[in-house]
Order: sequence, then structure tokens, then C-alpha cells
Amino acid sequence: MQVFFDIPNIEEDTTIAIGTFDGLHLGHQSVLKNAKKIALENNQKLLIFTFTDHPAIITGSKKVPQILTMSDEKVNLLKSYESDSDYCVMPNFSKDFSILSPEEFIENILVKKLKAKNICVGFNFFFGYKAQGNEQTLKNFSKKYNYDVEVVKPVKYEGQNVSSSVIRELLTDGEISKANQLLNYKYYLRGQVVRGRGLGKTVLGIPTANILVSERKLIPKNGVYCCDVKVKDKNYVGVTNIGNRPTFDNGLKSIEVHILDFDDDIYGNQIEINFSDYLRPEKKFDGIEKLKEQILIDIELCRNESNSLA
Ligand code: RBF
Ligand code: MG
Repeated sequence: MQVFFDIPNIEEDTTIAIGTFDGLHLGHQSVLKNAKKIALENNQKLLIFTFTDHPAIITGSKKVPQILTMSDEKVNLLKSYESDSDYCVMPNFSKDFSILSPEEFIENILVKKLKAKNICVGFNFFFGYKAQGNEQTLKNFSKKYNYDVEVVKPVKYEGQNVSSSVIRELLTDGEISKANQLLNYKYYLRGQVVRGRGLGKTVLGIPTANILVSERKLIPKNGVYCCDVKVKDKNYVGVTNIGNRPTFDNGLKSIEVHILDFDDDIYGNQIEINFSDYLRPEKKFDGIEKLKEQILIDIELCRNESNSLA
């Protein structure tokens, strides 16, 4: 898959799947599968058109949401799907973009530059100036610009449409397992391991890796979670705390993971925390010993859970 961070001039006819695709959840995966099928049937290249961040960050049309997938994460997920596309066009959603009318976007970008012959979108797709364009707009111009439109039905989960905003709410409420089901993968945070105060190791005897995560990324609800942790391409079991450590200092929010049976110095490394299960809220304990007792229980719970799955 070739990735462009600006708008290329594509020579071959394309099937284009367009969307914000934040999270690349089951609904998005269904759009991509459909688009892949259409591309194969018509002997066209599959092109995914998306953005590096949420368009609301520029349009100010609504409260800017924290995002589920950073642009490099989107690329990785796209590559991992069987519907692997030929091209991914992922421009910054700029002011210039936001003032294109729906017809200008269709004509100048989709048709002239990207050679759209089929356009495939999800059920709640909006585009163009003030999000005035929708599936009907795409259909209205399809004769004039000579392309076909496919609108993919929503994927339902327990009677509800799968959507990025539902997943954001689930993560904010600590409902990680349900969020994972809608994503069809484990929600993850990636970040560089930075120096904490080293208190985990010295005071508690439980070393933790503190990670720094992009400010745009949605952080799940504060609390303790079972995870798998990827370090230098190897997977480990981990137990992660997201919170302010009220037992100690109620400091800035931190994300720290204790990696089981692991003792390497990994400062400066990029690690990935894949969340499996929410265990409990973060609490203020009556002293360090009580906190330590609880963390040892958390660790054993995660160890058992991962053994039972293995
Ligand atoms: N700190 C708290 O004040 N309350 C907690 O409930 C709490 N739970 C934790 C659970 C785990 C699995 C880990 C790794 C840490 C937890 N911490 C908690 C953070 C702990 O205070 C922190 O690791 C030390 O302060 C060192 O930074
Ligand atoms: Mg630490």
C-alpha cells in the first residue's frame, strides 16, 4: 500500500473508500471490504481517502473529539486488513480543504486527481464545505462525473450502530471489552517510555514503565487494566494504571505499566499497550503497603487471565 500525505495524480481508474475512519472499527472494516470487492470486480485500484486527524479540528463544527487512531496507527491497521488497498491518501484536513464545496471536492479531487470510477462510503458520511455533502450529493453528481456510488449499511452490535463516537464513550466509561469488540482489535496506546520518579521500583518494589502519549489520542478511563504489552516486537503480559496516584501525590495524570517477568531498561523505547480488561478504579490507599498488596493481586489476576487464554 502506497501512502500519500498530499493529493497525488493517480493514472489508473480507482474505487475510492472515503471516510474519517477514526478507529477503523467494524463499520469501517465493512466499508473497506465492500470497496475491495468492487475494485476487484471492476479491475480497479483500491484507494482509501481519509484524514490525519478529525476534520472537526479545523471546521470547529462540533466539539473536537479525542481520536482513536493516530495517522501512523491508521496506516498500520489498514495494512493489517485483508482488504489491503493499493493507495492510501491521507492529507491534513486543512482550511483549503474545508472551503471546497461538495461539487468541487468531487470534481477536483475525487474525479480529476484520483480517477474515481466507484465511490464507497459508510452510512453517515458527510463532506465538503460545512459538511454539506452526503451520500445523496455523491449520487446526484454521479452521472455528470461518471462514477458509481455504494453506501454501506451500518454494522449493528446489540441493536446499536457501530460508530467512532460510541466507541469513544465506551472507552471513557472503562468499557474496554465492549469497545474492543466493536473495534475488532484491542484498543491500544503507543508511546515512548519516559522517566517517572522511579518510585515504583524503589518504594513499591514494582517497577513501571511510564509512557508519553500524543495529546490527541483518547485515553481510556482512569483505572487499572490487564494488557498485552509489545516491546521491541515481543509480547508480554502487563498491568496498567491510568491515573493520578492519589496514594502518593495526586500528581499529573500518568500512564504506567508493570510488565510481568520483565526487567530490561527500556527508557526511550516505543512500546504499545493493548488493553484487554478493566479491573478496578484507581483508589487512595491507606499507606504504601496496602497499595502494594492490591497491586500484587492485580498482577496475579492478569497473569491468570492471560494463562487461561493461552
Ligand atoms: N496508585 C494509587 O494511588 N492508587 C492505585 O489504586 C494504584 N493502582 C496501581 C495499579 C497498578 C497495576 C500500578 C502499576 C500502579 C498503580 N498505582 C496506583 C500507581 C502507583 O502509585 C505508582 O506506580 C507509584 O506511585 C510509582 O509511580
Ligand atoms: Mg515508573
